[in-house]
Amino acid sequence: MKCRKCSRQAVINMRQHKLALCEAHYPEWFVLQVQRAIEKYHMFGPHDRVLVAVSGGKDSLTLWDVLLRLGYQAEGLYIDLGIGREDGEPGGYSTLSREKVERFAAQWPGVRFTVVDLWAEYGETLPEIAGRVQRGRGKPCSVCGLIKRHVMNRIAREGHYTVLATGHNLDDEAATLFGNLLHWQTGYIARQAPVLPASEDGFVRKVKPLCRLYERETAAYALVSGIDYIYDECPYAVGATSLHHKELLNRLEEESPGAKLQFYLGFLRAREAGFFCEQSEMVALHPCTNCGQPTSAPGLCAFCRLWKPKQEPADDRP
Ligand code: Q46
Ligand code: ZN
Ligand code: ZN
Repeated sequence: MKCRKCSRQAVINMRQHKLALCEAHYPEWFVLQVQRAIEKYHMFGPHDRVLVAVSGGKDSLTLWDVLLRLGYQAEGLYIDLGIGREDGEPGGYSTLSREKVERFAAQWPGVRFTVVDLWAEYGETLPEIAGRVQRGRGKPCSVCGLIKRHVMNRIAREGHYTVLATGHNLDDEAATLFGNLLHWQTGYIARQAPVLPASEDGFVRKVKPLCRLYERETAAYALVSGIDYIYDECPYAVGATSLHHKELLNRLEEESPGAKLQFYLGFLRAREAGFFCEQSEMVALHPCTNCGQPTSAPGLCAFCRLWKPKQEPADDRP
């Protein structure tokens, strides 16, 4: 297949756009799509300081790469969760993904890059924390999400970043939307957006500049641009419901190219038209008594409660 723009061999054929591009024109097109999304949803401008949450995977490294190429002040944050370290073997998932991020960052001298090592800062890895609080039951993903949200917001606030950017792509967003619609989780649906504005209580503005780009498009960009990323998923991702939803949507896409994009963009249009209003009950937030981050819980936030020793029931029998 030939490139639409120069008739060289195409490296990708995007059936949903009826567009095939070569290795020179594809990255140009991709970067332009990201720029358009940033502008369309008023995500940030050249004066913003953007903190990019990077995992070592293709999406987040692609996002960081594109933002730097576009000239934005984009700095990285990697959270080392210590996954795989419990085996005592070198080369676990977190070690490998951290190496990928460090190698990427080294190619951009002068660009700041922060690492938060959970074990070094808090004395436990994610599997250890989750094993303790969940008493060995289930996957650590909900604890992982809680920790990542907390650390990202903390670093963004401490570093005076104005925006926090994540590498969620169209496949992620469509699968999340699909899952939330299946269970009619209206609160989550109302809060799913390319931009979540900063809150006065201390939540930093969050943006998803890749939300309209397919996963295979970010993979193709990473490949063509020579970005070295970790191919393996987190070992705990195996069997996740979101992967099942992605497979279902991929089947739909196979038969009807563009279905995934229409599904998501249609939702955004409906959202803009007011179909999914945020619930009116406002949750009162206040600073956590330990870390100062906003929380609805009285006293300690959910993150700080992870470290609170469980109170033994008082034994006051005679
Ligand atoms: S990193 Fe964390 Fe994911 Fe691994 S433990 Fe689960 S949530 S699967 S994005
Ligand atoms: Zn071309
Ligand atoms: Zn706290």
